[in-house]
Amino acid sequence: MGPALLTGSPGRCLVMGVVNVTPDSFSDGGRWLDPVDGVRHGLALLEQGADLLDVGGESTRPGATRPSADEELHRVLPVVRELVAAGARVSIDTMRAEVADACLSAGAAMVNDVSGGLADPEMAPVVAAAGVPYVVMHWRGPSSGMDELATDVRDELGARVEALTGQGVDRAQLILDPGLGFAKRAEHNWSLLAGLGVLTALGLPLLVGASRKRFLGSLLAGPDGSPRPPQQRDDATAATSALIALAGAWCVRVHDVAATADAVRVVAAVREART
Ligand code: PMM
Repeated sequence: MGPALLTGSPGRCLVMGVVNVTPDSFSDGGRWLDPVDGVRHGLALLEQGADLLDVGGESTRPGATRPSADEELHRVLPVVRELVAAGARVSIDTMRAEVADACLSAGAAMVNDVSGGLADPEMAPVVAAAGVPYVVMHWRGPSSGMDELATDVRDELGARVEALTGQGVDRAQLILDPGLGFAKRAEHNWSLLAGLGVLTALGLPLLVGASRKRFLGSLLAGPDGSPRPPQQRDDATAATSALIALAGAWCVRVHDVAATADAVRVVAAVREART
């Protein structure tokens, strides 16, 4: 079971579709920057079977320049409004409390913060007051050997949980995310995927974002060693989604929803057959 957002949940791993309203995201930067395109893309992802839409206006790609808060709001707010009006359950992907607050007022149902509350000290109070589900992602350099990585990430996320609940956020609001690709090399990502059970042991719902990430591109590199381009990583993404769902995650965050929507249903059927 997960947070309140899950009331009426379908009894399987949820699928979150990514709506990047940015000029510079690594796999789809610039494609949905116009709000009309962003909304159209979100609606298409709903048609493909997305349970939630994650709207973001800031690329977290290494080296990306941060937009101002005004610019970020200008990008995401119209898209959030329209998608909410269309009946979507919208998550706002932001590290800024001001942006989260405005989007929650516009009807967003959840906050996804890749900094896990570390980028903006005002985020915890905003989320606590709103009482909405809050994704706390792990984003720190891996500190030790790969064998212990999942344990380290678990402990560091556990520390974030303590800090956030100390700031008034209800534990029942929290969703944890290992932050694949964030200051992690390919072997770290594989190690975390292999060790998801360690993270689910914290007893909080888990969201995992593997979609189109570089470690998949490296795995599928061509004969000349060049990584498979992001747009051609969707089959591998769907395979990864199946593994994540099988490990008991609450939600997978993906760019291409259709294949993952099928994958999580296959996994649900297998899990059901096991019981
Ligand atoms: N990855 C990206 C952006 N936001 N949020 C969460 N919770 N987890 C992730 O793994 C994650 C995220 C990077 O991908 P994108 O630039 O294509 O959105």
